[in-house]
Amino acid sequence: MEKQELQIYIDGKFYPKSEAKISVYDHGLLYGDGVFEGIRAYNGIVFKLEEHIDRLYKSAHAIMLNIGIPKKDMIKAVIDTLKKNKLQDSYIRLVVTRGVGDLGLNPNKCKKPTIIIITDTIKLHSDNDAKEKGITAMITWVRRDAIDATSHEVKSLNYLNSILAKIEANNAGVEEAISLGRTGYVCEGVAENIFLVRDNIIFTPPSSTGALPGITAQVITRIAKKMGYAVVERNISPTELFTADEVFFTGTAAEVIPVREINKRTIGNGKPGPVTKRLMEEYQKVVRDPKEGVPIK
Ligand code: PXG
Repeated sequence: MEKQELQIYIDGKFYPKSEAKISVYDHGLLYGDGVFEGIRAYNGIVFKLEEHIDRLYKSAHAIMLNIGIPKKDMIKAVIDTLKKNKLQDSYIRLVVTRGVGDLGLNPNKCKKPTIIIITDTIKLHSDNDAKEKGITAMITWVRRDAIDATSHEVKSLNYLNSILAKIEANNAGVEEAISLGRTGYVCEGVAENIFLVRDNIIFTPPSSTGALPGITAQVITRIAKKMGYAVVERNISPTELFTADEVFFTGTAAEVIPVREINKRTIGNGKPGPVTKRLMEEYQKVVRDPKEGVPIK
């Protein structure tokens, strides 16, 4: 039987992937003017869907983009797209752009936002042995955009900052990049929040460094506290990262990933540490808990 082509949601209608297109006058393309979310479904449950929708609407509010439909309709649109594609496990990309305007950047010319929902699968670190071995990373010269500029606190379509960081990692032959905030403290990965463990205490940078308030990071903080660990949000220097017992990234796509090397410095004993391993294990249980998400049915 021939596999049905993936169906993409655009503004309330479904299109086969090969025909899913938007205007070249869309300001999402012309100016990166828009917001997005990356979401995952596990075993028929869309993990933390309501939290992702809340964050999407907050990002839109911050850039004065009126999405034009209520949150509950957006949730339904995501579920409908998953159903249409008969998906139980999926990576979901939800994009809302300013919409079609003219070639000038004035957003007032954009009368209606464009809403795109892609439900697909993605290949990630987690598909190889990264989770068992840990990954290599580097602190890049690409500092996180300032908090009074295109800060990653807003999940906007401006990701050139992260892309430049990723290019540096690629060029250096390491798997991931870590950006510092404007004041030189550690901020986050290209699409992941970062944590370190020292003497069984877990530390993570505050969002005042310009990091995105990650939903995975929030879940990991909750899980860790429940396990009895102290989780402290405070500024972290590059040296503290190099000398940590354990370092790990968190993100919707990445889940929890141990870091075994940063700028050629071995982290801990160069293997995923015990705290990271416990959190990875527990996270896999939580993402499949029906209470933690919205069912696709
Ligand atoms: N920081 C940034 C800058 C991000 O873009 C995270 C942290 C982690 O947040 P969540 O809420 O997912 O725990 C992100 C995640 C991907 C991908 O394919 C993910 C993101 C952006 C682009 C791609 O993994 N956002």
